[in-house]
Formats: sequence, C-alpha cells, structure tokens
Amino acid sequence: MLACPFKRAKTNPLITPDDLPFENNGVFNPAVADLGDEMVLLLRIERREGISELRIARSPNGVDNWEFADEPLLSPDLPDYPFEEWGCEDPRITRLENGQWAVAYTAYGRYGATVAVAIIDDSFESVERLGSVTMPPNKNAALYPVKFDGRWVMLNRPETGGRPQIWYAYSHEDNLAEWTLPGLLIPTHLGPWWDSTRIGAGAPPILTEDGWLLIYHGAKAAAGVLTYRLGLALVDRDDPRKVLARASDWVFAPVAPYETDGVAGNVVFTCGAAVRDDEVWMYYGASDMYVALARADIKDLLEFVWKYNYLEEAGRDKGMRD
Ligand code: BMA
Repeated sequence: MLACPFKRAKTNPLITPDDLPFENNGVFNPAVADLGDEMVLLLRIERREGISELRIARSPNGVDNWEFADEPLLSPDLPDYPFEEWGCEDPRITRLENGQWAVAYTAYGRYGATVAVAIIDDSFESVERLGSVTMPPNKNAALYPVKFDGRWVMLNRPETGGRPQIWYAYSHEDNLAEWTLPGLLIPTHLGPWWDSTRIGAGAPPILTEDGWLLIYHGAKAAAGVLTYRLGLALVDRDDPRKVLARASDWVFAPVAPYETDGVAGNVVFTCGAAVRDDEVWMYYGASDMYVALARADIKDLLEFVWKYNYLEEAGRDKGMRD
C-alpha cells in the first residue's frame, strides 16, 4: 500500500445532518474560506425533498464549535434564475487577487447542470449573482485566484466527446460572467483506471513552489457502483493550459465508515482547502452525507505527484492517452 499523505481529523466527521437545526438528507461538499482567525465553510445541504441549498458555517479553529447561518446564502432563486430550479450544489470559493470572494457553484435544473458564479460580500451574509455562465452540461468549476495575461481562468467540466473531463476557460477581458478560449486540461483515463468514468476539479488551485496543485476527483464504476476518489495534478504557474505532472495513483479514497456508508457510499469529494503552515487542510464531503477534514503537508503532496507522475513515465507522445 502506498503511504497516504493525508491524515483524517480524529473527530471526523466534523459536521453531520443532526448538527443542523432542521431536517435534511445530508451536509457535504463544502467550499472553504480561510479568514485566519476563523474558518468559513459554505455547506451544501440537501433538503428533505432532495433539492440542495448553500449555507455558511463558521468555526474559530476549523474543526469544531461550528455556528450555522440562520438562512441559506444561496438557494434556488426562482423565477429569476431558472437553471437553479433543482438546486445550488458543490460550491468552490476563491479569494481573488482583487480581494473579492468569488464562488462558482452548480446550478442544477431541468436542462441539466450549469456553472453559476456569484460574488460574496466580506461578511459572508449576502451574494451578488452573476448567473449561469456556461451552457449545460457543465459543473465542477473553480476559479484561479490570479489573472493570467489580464484574464481570469476557470476550471470547469463540460462533457466532451462523450466524456466528462476537466477543461479550462479564460474570462473575456476581466468579466467573470463571460468565458472564452476553452481547452482540455486533464482528460479522463480509459479502461480500468480509477479516474476513467468521470473527473472534475476539486478545491480551487493551490499555488506551490512547483506550480498550481490540483486536487481533483475521479470516479470508476465497479459492479454497478461508482467509487469517487481524489487525485493530484500540477499545472504550470504561468500557463494554466499546461499540465506539468499528474499522479497515476489516487491519493485519497473512501475507507472510513462515514465515507463508505451514507446517502452515496464510497464517495470522497472535495470542493475546498485551506493552507496553514505549509499544510493543506482539505475539507471534503463523505458519502454525500457528512463534512470531513484531512490534512497533508504540501511537500508530501508534491513528492507524491512527482513520484507517481504518469506524464513523465508514459508520456503523451507515446500515444497512450486519448
Ligand atoms: C457528483 C456530484 C457530487 C456528488 C458526487 C457523488 O456527480 O453530484 O455532488 O458528491 O456526484 O454522488
């Protein structure tokens, strides 16, 4: 067995459905905003009827004593935002270099999933919606915190060539509502690979000395059951179109009981991470029911992605990738 750089918090799961003051099916896949003296999560809460809303939770230490907002920050806003009819899901918050808190989330409705973007105010009490910014089907979007040549860049997950895989897009000028110049960044693997059925961006990119670290999810079906695991890739610091490394092996998989048994068993799914003292605090949804935390040293994650780098071992040029 490979050593796993991530260590689960001893008090996992950190947040369960029973912690909330109203009935719900699950609380999972949170976005993360690290304020230093406080950790803010934007929780996805699936209500009893099945529709998800996004609600703020705050903790002084990022582990316990969570306080939940009285009202959702984002919930389906009809009739103005019809693409949200069936829910607001899987948010990713990025602190942009201009100081704004931007959130990309899935607006889910009868036409499928679209990527929606909103700006959150500094108190995390209100949002300004920019609306859906892609056509369906597209989800799993995460913004880089910096501009590249004057444009923002967003990871997103359209379904192309029949495969759900990770693309990038550039903003038109610096407009967060208009996206252009798309390209395929990370394809799904094929055949028996752990990330062969679908992949998507996880936490927003984390800047390291070797480039942008991506923690992404990959799913594989076995005996009719989809297992969601997490993998690592590195993107060039100056060119978000260029993958420097991608670990062949997954780095984190569902094994704890709260990950294997829940609303959707065998799922770990991250939408946000904080970096504290060179350590990545990865918050994740476990089995679409709980919020959990695992931590890893950045240096161990970089060592992992380079050690198991499939690009280097097999190489695009040998025609082994689609
Ligand atoms: C994906 C998303 C996630 C979910 C995962 C596992 O397609 O919808 O919200 O956690 O499936 O069910």
